[in-house]
Amino acid sequence: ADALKRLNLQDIMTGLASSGKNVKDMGAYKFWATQPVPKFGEDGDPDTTVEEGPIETHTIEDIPKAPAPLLNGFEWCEMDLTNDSELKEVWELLNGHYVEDNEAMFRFNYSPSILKWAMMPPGWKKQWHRGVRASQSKKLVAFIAAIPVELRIRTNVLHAAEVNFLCIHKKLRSKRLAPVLIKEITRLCNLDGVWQAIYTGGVVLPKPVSTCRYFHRAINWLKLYEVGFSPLPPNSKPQFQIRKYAVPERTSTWGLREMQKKDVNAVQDLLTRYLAKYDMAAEWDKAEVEHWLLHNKKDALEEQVVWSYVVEDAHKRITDFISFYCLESSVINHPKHKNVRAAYLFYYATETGLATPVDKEALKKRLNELVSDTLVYCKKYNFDVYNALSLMDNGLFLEDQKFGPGDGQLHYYLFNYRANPIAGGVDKRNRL
Ligand code: MYA
Repeated sequence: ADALKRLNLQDIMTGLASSGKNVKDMGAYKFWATQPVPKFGEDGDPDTTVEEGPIETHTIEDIPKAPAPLLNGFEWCEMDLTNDSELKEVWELLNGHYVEDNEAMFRFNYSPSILKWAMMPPGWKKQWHRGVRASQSKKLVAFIAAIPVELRIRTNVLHAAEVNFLCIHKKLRSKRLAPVLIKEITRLCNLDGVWQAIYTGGVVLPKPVSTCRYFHRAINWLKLYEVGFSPLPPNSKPQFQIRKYAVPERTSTWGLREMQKKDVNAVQDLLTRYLAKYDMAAEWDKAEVEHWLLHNKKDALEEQVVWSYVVEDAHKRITDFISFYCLESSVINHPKHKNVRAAYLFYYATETGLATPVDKEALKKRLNELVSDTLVYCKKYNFDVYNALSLMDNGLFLEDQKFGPGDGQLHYYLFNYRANPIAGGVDKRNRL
């Protein structure tokens, strides 16, 4: 009963589903059973903690210098995202074949600008943008990407890779090509001396280190209703819903302004101190802060992908910052709407959360102000919905800002690293 209670509690806090439903028997994970990842059921008593660290170690000399052969008729390629026509090929593959919701109503539609932002941060490597082409037509039919990341897990900082954009053309599904792509990106990372990775996904695999739930805050409720994203609750009427999700006209935080290049040092310092509260976080240097939060557009054709705001006090100190990025989804086969424009809450930090001991009420008030102000900007920049995950201190404002839980979960995985579970959204100094 105790174990059950613990499990339910964790379910509620993090949406963790991986200890019961949705989990295949370990033997059914034919590929993952062969990989250096923790297995379901291997840790025994959930109260005992494991020693954290790599699962296996190798040297670069052990790693094959050439890729494994592909099925006849297919060949490996490196995608050069600085070349607009190759960027367009990746965009086309993802636009037609990347992640969909369970009912196949929406599909992520990363713009070429977001793809560059997401796959070309400081230190990016061309060889980590790996594709598969049909040998005859040269059509791009599969892709996988990795970027370098300094990843802190509790007190250990790993020189790791973040793997994303795994995608296989719909006509080539269920042919065991995904394991081939995953082994190839592993080989390429290993050749650069990288032995650990982080990746996320909506599917349950062995074995999440953490699980978050998506929350959604309607901005253009009527459009979300028309595309089938937001239901009309029983006994409600569209006009009630529209009124419920009205957004304030103006921002309210004194000193809030757009982040500029001159703020990079202060934001990096504030963010580093804020993220220190969490068990797992990326560690950004100044170039990464500038890339991820300011993403200088290289030319006028590039779209804005990230919006960042700081609060500057009367002494010219940066006391807070908050950011969100844009990721559209295509609405599949809809007569009226083609796209849903979603803003995703990204990083934030506030001095209010750094007092010791943490003044939870003050932090709650401050985060509500900041998030409410970004809602004003989301509306101004024509977003239909504002999404956030059940991580960081988001539990302090999700309900007040009218975010509702979605069906979607996001599982976080570590490759070749054993770690104790990390509860989403729990501040270890002050369990919220
Ligand atoms: S998450 C986004 C994933 N992409 C999509 O959902 C797009 C739409 N779907 C597709 O394109 C395909 O369905 C994919 C699978 C490509 C997902 N992560 O080839 P198959 C396992 C890991 O017959 P397909 C993201 O990009 C599955 O359990 N494994 O299947 C992060 C089975 O293994 P097992 C997955 O449907 C990616 C095997 O693949 C995933 O044709 C992180 C079946 O292969 C998944 N999302 O293709 C990748 N989905 O038998 C890991 C299915 O064991 C990186 N599978 O159950 C690991 C770190 C590597 C670097 C390490 C460096 C040190």
